[in-house]
Amino acid sequence: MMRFLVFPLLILAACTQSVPTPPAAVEPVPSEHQLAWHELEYYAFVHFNMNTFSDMEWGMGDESPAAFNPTELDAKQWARVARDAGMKGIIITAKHHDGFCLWPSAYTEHSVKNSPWRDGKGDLIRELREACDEYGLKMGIYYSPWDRNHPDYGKPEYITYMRNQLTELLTNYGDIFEVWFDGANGGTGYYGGANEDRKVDKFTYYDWPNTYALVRELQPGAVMFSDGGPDVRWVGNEEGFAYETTWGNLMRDSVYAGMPEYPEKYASGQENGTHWVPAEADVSIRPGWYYHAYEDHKVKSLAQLVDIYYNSIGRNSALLINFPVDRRGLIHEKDVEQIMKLKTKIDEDFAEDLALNAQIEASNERGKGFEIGNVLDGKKETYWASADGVIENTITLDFGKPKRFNRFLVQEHIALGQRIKGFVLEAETAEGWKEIHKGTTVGIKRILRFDDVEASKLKFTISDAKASPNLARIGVFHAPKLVVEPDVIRDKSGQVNIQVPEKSVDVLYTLDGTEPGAESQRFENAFLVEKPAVLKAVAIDKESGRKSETVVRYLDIPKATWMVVSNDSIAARAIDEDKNTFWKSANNEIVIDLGAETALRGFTYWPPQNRYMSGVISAYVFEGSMDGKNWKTLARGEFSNIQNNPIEQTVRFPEARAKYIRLKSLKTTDGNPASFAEVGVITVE
Ligand code: FUL
Repeated sequence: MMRFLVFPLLILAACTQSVPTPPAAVEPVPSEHQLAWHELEYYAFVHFNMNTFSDMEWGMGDESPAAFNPTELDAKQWARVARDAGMKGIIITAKHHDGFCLWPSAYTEHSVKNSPWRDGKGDLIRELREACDEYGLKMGIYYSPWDRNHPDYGKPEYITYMRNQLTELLTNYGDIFEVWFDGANGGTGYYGGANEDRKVDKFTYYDWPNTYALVRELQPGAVMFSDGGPDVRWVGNEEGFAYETTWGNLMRDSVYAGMPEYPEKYASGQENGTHWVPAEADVSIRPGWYYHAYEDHKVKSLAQLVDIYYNSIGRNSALLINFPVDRRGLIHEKDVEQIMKLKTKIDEDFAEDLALNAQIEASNERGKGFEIGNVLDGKKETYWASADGVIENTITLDFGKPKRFNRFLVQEHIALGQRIKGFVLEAETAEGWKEIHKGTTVGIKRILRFDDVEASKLKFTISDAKASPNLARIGVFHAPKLVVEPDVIRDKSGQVNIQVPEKSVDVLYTLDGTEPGAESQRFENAFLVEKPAVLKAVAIDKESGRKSETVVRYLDIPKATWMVVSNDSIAARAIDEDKNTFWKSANNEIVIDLGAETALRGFTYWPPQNRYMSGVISAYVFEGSMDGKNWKTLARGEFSNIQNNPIEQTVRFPEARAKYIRLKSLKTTDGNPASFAEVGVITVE
């Protein structure tokens, strides 16, 4: 009898010994709905509302609903673009600071119901809901607490209005994955409250605890976003960049939406943060959040978008890319083209995981169920963990033979809290072990980008952590080179520099107008172009044979001897060969001493390129002089459509000799003094 009893007991004892328990959580940890949100990683923002029609970023609130009239609105096009781009949801500006509502709210007349769109019967939130459902996307709501239209803003009655509207939005449109509360205005913020003197105390006015409770009750699965969460926090800038050190933890109770010191002090989270409030990086694909035809030439380049991707998703943050939907009601063709380029590039970068064919070992394992092989099994529930108290751990990947790679991806099993605070990545190359990167935090996902390394072994050492670490995934990739049009930069002396984002990609160029190819001159160092020439340049990756589009830059005489005739010390910005700096001339003109008598055949003008351009010249006179006193008109006219398309303007005229030139503004688009970002001449036919 005893024998029968002892045997099962022995088995039981053996089992309890060999099956270790999961590591204890390191608080704070994500809630269930935060974990589901983490899975989304990448989703779209749509800024489309009254500002689209008033051409503003922050409307005043006195706009007429009659102005809201998209001609071809198609929420399905938005959803298709987002889905094709690999995004998992869309957050829509249901109400922005100007107070206009995209749904027929029962609590205001300032909405689509009084607009000509769909004869006042439209409901854009419903249309987006249907589109999201059709394309398998989640839907989120941006709701601006600040309201320039509402007469009661600043009084307790407005809080009731806000809650009534939130109730409509969170009851009538199905599941909402995120509620986005903007921190703008309210008296204390650095956004100031321009044109708004109804200052409120952002900390107390909105009575956030009760507003949050309402959202929670109506949409228990939704995360709420603001500077301070409560569930997801702002990354602290609008460039789409998280930080080398980015924690999911935040001292939440010290933060409120719109606090001036937030970006510097809190945005990267804190190691000892009390709550799980992970970062979300929001950025627009154009300079503005809303559509402005004058930004059609400023859609972010592929190189910029790739940087955004790696600096957000690759740094423990979600990524929210904004499409400023245009007046037709569509995502603009140029924006679609760029976002799809990003999708293709990211797919290529992560096409093949080299780690899957490597032998993997960990210096310590917690035991059965927590083996290091779990980081390669493609399952997010399984993970590697070390024994309690074992902080320092080294994971080694052995490829068996030399492999080339330039990306390393690593993920913590964040359900048990973010732990790692120091790591080193090293590779065993032909010359021995080499350090690739020394870093701090990992979190939900960390992706390291580095130049190509050829190595047969890779070592990831966790040097410091809040508790014994764990990892959900490791990946190693060889991303193809980014082969994009080179940037041509010329300085005032005539020195030309040609730049590409990747060091190992060749730049080839010609100066005689012929198409550059593999045989052309390779760019090594900056060179002087003294005479007018047509520079054509391409980027070529020798390894893959990929070639960029050709950049064509017309280079006229250098500006080495030029001087602006003015007492203003910054006047030289108009001739510094940098269109991103400008000079505002109080008397609406610029006089330039060319330093020598020159045969002219035309001139060029770049209007200011900053976000809120002012002093864009729309009508001009261009004159030449030998002595700077007696002037002769060489051209006169208008720059048509320059406000909407503020690119370089080129004007030609019959040959004329001059030592001085004068460009006078007859009219600027906003009536402000003329601004000159860059003035140049044309001396050849
Ligand atoms: C900011 C707002 O003021 C901008 O207009 C935009 O909506 C951006 C996403 O958030 O705080």
